[in-house]
Amino acid sequence: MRLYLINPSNPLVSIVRVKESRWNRYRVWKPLGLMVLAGLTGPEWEITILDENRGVPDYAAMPRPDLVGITAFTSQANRAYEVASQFRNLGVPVVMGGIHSTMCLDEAIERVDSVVTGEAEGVWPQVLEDARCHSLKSRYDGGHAEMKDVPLARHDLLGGGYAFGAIQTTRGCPLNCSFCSVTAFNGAKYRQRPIADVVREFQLIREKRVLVVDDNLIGTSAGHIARAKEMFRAMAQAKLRKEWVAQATINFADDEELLALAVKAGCRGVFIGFESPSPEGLLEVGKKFNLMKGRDFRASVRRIQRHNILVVGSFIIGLDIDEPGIGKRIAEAASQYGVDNLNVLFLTPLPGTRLWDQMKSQGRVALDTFPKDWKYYTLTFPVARYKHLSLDEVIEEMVCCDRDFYSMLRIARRVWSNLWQYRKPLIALVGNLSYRSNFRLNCKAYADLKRYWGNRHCF
Ligand code: B12
Ligand code: SF4
Repeated sequence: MRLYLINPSNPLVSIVRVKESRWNRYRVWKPLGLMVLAGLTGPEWEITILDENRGVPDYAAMPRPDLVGITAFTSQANRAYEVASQFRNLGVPVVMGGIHSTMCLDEAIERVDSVVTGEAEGVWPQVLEDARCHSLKSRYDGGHAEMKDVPLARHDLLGGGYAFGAIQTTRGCPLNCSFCSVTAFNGAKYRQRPIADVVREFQLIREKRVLVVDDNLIGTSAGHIARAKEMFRAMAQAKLRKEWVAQATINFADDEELLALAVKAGCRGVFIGFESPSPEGLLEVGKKFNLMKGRDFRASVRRIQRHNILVVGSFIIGLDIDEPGIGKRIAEAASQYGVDNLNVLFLTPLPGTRLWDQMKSQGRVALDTFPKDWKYYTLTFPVARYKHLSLDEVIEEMVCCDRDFYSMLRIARRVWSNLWQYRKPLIALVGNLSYRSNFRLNCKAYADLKRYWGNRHCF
């Protein structure tokens, strides 16, 4: 039995445009969900993982599969449906899973043979069995998996050419920020994988560099942090010789022992969501954790960097409190906090989030010809009507922010300060140039977007 597992591409996602910017070579990541699915699949299936981000295969020229599984974030949904229709026209059944089909079940169910909602661990073997017997149901619900049931991902199935391997050690987030899909999809309970499984899986990864995909590697309570420390100790003891980057909340900075253990375990960079430079903005998106009284972001960032860990800060433009000038304000805040890289995204109502419900009910979802418009839901396009910023203004704020933070002068200053602090100046340089070149790609894309959709942004 032949199974194709497909990760659809979206050419509008600038980080996958390797040909247009060679820096993006460092930023194409492995589709871990499909590798986990492969880990749940029995030996009677011959599995091929096809990642369209590495080039779109000529499916017609390939051997006919018995089953196709497609994953999709919202931004990949259109292409997922195109690929599904190609295979269904050949009479090959198509199963779709992942966050988009979970949040937009009715839309997906019309376009594929079967949809798996939620996490697949509990239902995938049944799906395969039903496919083998030609009795696929139109829907299976995996809910939230037991973390001990998460299999070792099949790292062997995706060959070289990726700069980073990928692994997951926890799922779920209790914080439920208004714009984020994680709590809606993976639940509010923070679930941790058995440490022995994490160490074993790390050992299976061929790449030296690894992305730990957890939404928050360390968690938010004392118990979570104690477990993170235990995991870091086990990773250090296993002498994995990996260098990894992860996402975490700002409390990562509050515990020197945690930072030291993370470095021993291989941590080299951390992605932190600051979201807004003002307490009002944090309140608006519900990121209460960053509102802790007396939090000094600059000191927190510096504490992390002192352990030779790079810090990427993420912010959002387009909140209801954001007014003209917000772009410059974010660039200044990020420079003041001292982050090594800045990632700024447009506030985007993703289906299933609290923000989606709010904007939908207020008629503020501007690009709403679905599924066609999903391709713009990359967080790098303004797709909504923003309270104090017109389409032109919100784009201008983004451009102004990126131009300010990624000016050659500021990049040179950051690289110099990395050198001065005995941190990794080369990594900082590559990261900064990569963001800078994507900024140029994004500017071209904004012009196209304005031509097609400009008039929809008016209230
Ligand atoms: C790692 C990651 C990335 C990486 C790698 C992506 C990749 N190729 O895997 C990078 C940095 C590239 C990335 C980029 C983006 N990301 Co991202 N990312 C994540 C993150 C943190 C983890 C994903 C992951 O690997 N999970 C681990 C695996 C095991 O879980 P899983 O994929 O959900 O798979 C399970 C189930 O969903 C299911 N399943 C999945 N696929 C399939 C398929 C079939 C057939 C079946 C049966 C089951 C099934 O089974 C799996 C096992 O249980 C998630 C947050 C999250 N917790 O999911 C955000 C997340 C998925 N990303 C998000 C977004 C918005 C993006 C971007 C659009 C935005 C951006 N500018 O960064 C881009 C788009 C990229 C693209 N190509 O279109 C949103 C998506 C929301 C949505 N509705 O689409 C999320 C949920 C974060 C959030 N804050 O809301 N991302
Ligand atoms: S943005 Fe981060 S902290 Fe907020 S709900 Fe999502 S994963 Fe949790």
